[in-house]
Amino acid sequence: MPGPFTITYFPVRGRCEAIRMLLADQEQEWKEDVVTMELWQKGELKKSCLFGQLPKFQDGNVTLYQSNAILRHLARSFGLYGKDQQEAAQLDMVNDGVEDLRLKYAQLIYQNYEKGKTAYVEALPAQLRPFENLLSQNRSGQAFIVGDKISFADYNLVELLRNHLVLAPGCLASFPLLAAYAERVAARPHLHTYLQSTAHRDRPINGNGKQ
Ligand code: GTS
Repeated sequence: MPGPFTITYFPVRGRCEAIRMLLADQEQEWKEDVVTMELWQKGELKKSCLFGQLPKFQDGNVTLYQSNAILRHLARSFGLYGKDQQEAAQLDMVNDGVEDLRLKYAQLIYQNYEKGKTAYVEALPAQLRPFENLLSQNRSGQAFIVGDKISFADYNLVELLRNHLVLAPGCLASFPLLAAYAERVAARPHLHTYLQSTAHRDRPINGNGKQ
């Protein structure tokens, strides 16, 4: 029996929101241990973290770092890692693609927002196209990113797509499958409830107020 779960992180959605979406959709409860910048800058907590960074995640006695390892751990716990080895490999591929885009997004937000936003948005279709293509190859885009069942990569991808819809509201206009998929996943009853909650809505996407 997994849990209890604790997320230790800064007061943002950031790298934890896909984890929260997964937990909420799987009807799990979790505790938030919110770390202020003031506390973090004291340095003690940073020193105690394996890679000197957050998030930190506790599942009972298991302590994990690295947001994608946390997602994968929860995927194994809740059967969100595909139906066989082939789907698992495809999900790993998708999730690595999501991570590549998340890194570019974070670089824009934290290092180059004012100067880089126009070029980023112009280059975005080329970044989104692979996901549209993948979707079209699976049940003509009417299901999930891989297979017939939701997976950890769906939560991660949909979370990142939603951030991009805030950054560039029209960015999915030429990707009808991706647009419908993001809406379909977000409409899942338990996930929808979470996404409508103040816990989600009042939490900033990023730590510097840019979005
Ligand atoms: N690869 C790590 C993961 O996926 O968990 C990256 C974690 C990371 O970059 N954490 C940042 C951090 O701890 C915060 S955020 O990027 O997730 O917003 N920064 C503080 C520091 O001192 O490095």
